[in-house]
Amino acid sequence: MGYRILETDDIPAYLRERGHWDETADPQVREVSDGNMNRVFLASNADGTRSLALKQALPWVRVAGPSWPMNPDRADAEARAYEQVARIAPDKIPAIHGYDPENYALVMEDMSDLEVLRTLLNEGAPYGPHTSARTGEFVAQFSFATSDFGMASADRKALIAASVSPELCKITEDVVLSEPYIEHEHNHWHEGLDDLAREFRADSRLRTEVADLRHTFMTSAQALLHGDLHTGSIMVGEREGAPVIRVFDPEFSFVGPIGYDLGLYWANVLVSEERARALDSLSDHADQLGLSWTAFETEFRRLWPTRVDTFFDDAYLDRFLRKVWTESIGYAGTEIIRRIIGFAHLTDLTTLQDPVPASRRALLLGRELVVHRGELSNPNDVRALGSLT
Ligand code: SR1
Ligand code: MG
Repeated sequence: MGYRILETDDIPAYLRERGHWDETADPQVREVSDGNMNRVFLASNADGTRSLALKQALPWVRVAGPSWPMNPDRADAEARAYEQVARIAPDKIPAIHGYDPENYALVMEDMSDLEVLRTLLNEGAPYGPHTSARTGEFVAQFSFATSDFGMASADRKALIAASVSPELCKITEDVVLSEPYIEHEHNHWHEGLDDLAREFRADSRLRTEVADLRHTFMTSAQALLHGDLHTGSIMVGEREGAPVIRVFDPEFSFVGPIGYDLGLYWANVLVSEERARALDSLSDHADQLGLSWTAFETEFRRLWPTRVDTFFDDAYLDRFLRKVWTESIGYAGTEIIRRIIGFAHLTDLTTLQDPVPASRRALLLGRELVVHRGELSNPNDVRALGSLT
């Protein structure tokens, strides 16, 4: 039949056709699309005892509409990433019920009993002791298993080839790693940031450092990444009395530098901290970068003895982790900057009554992270920097 864009009314029949719905009554369906790229529907029975989520990639960027075409085969990358994580950290992703490559549609667990981390933080909730630790652990487990430490060389080459995702990588290379530093129609910012936006575009030191991070993003095939690991890609909550996280939306997945995943999370953590500071509601925000790094490092080191290639010795592990740390710091800086003067801003800042003071602090912090990443050796150094801006 070929690819068709599904509307709310099409979902019951679609779910039946695909074998996901066998109850006599049709499910009730509502669209809950929220992210920048795709459509999401929730389908549930009348008493709410059964429900499913369906995510479909459109042939364009959802928030931009048909004027920004985008191959829907990005959903293949997402399905592939889920498949890989499912073998190593199934407790940290939604249960996937099926992928339909013809319609670029994924049917998965409905997670509406959980909350999007960003939403909770914007409402003033703390992170709590588990969220960042589990996120760091997720990155370690996923990246170790899909790196040359966790996979045989030939399997890795096949994974790299299968995970090539030119269009989605180009979005990142453009909107995150170049456009904020040049004149571009995608860029916008609050008028109170005019001077900083101009200064950043004229800042040749900053530009060269971003160019270095961009080139690393383009060439460093360390491990399969989530590719867009911000606080809107993580759901948190409790099930059966225990804390859970679910990392979702890995459509930007490709084999790239591990620091890109950690760095995106850290950028969002640091921006949430600026929001909390602006609202005088700081709680555990400043601990999160350290918690996620420690969990990442501890888990990576725990997995190290299982590596498939022992030519990589313990001294190399130290060197490798140092590199990941430094690159993560740099990518955190680029993500902060693009979320304020580039495309796709963050509600953490845009919903503040006056977003300017917090945005200025965040932008300056972002620049420091990019330019001085090589001099920042641990989470305390970043913390000290945060209190200076
Ligand atoms: C055109 S897409 C803009 C952003 O939305 C996604 O969530 C990614 O962060 C991307 O950079
Ligand atoms: Mg997303």
